[in-house]
Amino acid sequence: MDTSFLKNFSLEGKTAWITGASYGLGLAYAIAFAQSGAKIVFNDINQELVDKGMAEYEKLGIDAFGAVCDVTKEDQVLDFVKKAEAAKGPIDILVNNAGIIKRIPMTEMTVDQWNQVIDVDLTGPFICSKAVLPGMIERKGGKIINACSMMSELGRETVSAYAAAKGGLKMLTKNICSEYGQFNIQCNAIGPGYIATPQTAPLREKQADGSMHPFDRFIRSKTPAQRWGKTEDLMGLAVFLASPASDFINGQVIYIDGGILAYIGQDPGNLDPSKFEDEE
Ligand code: NAP
Ligand code: GCO
Repeated sequence: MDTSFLKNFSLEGKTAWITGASYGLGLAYAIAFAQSGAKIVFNDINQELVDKGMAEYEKLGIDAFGAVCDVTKEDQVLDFVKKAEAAKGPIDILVNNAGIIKRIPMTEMTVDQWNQVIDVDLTGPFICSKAVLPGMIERKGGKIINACSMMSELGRETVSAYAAAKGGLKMLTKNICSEYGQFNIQCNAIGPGYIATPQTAPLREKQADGSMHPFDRFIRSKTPAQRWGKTEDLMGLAVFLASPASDFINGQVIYIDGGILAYIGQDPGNLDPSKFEDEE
């Protein structure tokens, strides 16, 4: 049987840049891309994290280029792109993954704390996208994938800056699509639900008495799958959006949330924790 259609999901010959990819979702995207044929370049905020990421990639047999680069600093980004492309070739795929969150009631959040979140989660993707778009235009094609969130659609207490950034990132995704789609550049976003990574670990920590974190119980009551997502759950969508198979998809946020956005939820008291899978 002819299986040539599958080559549409291959990233052979492509170079992918995943920002903030020393661990968590960024590392998962990079592994999926590498196993789909791509060359990997990544940055992180400090050398310790870059070294941590490099060790992980080496363990997995992935010959990645890694360097320190703060996505909020345009000079560092431009220098990173120059070095990364010298090492691994022109960047065909950018995943704007780097992010921070500050869980602080808005009335207690300082303007500096607000600006820190907006800078990393929204201005960073602007700076990194701006750095790779000229080359993509010249080569008549490219993929930009942004890290949106449930907070691109929903609010909740204590995450005002993060929600504003992720909502803005949804519109930046649509605008890059609108402005550069004519050059065969697709800009889409992954909208993960609640995924078990270090970023959400504080929301899953067991209580002093060994009971579930209230937010853990809450989010399971809002998720039809009654579980947190795993980084593996997102790898297929990332490869799809980075591959030729998605060349006519543009400006979309694709949510991968276990059904949260479709479900009104149930009384957390009705959940049976004995049925739950163990989280990482
Ligand atoms: P994460 O904890 O958000 O960290 C991502 C990486 O980015 C970390 O290595 C982080 O370093 C790095 N970083 C932070 N600021 C940076 C900067 N200025 N320049 C370069 N790198 C920087 O990881 P995650 O949970 O895997 O999430 C990845 C992305 O998906 C984020 O954008 C997040 O908002 C989004 N997301 C996550 C979830 C989830 O449930 N986990 C759901 C939806 C969306 P540090 O360790 O020093 O912070
Ligand atoms: C929070 C969580 C979320 C997740 C993710 C959900 O405090 O509510 O950190 O923001 O990280 O963005 O999609």
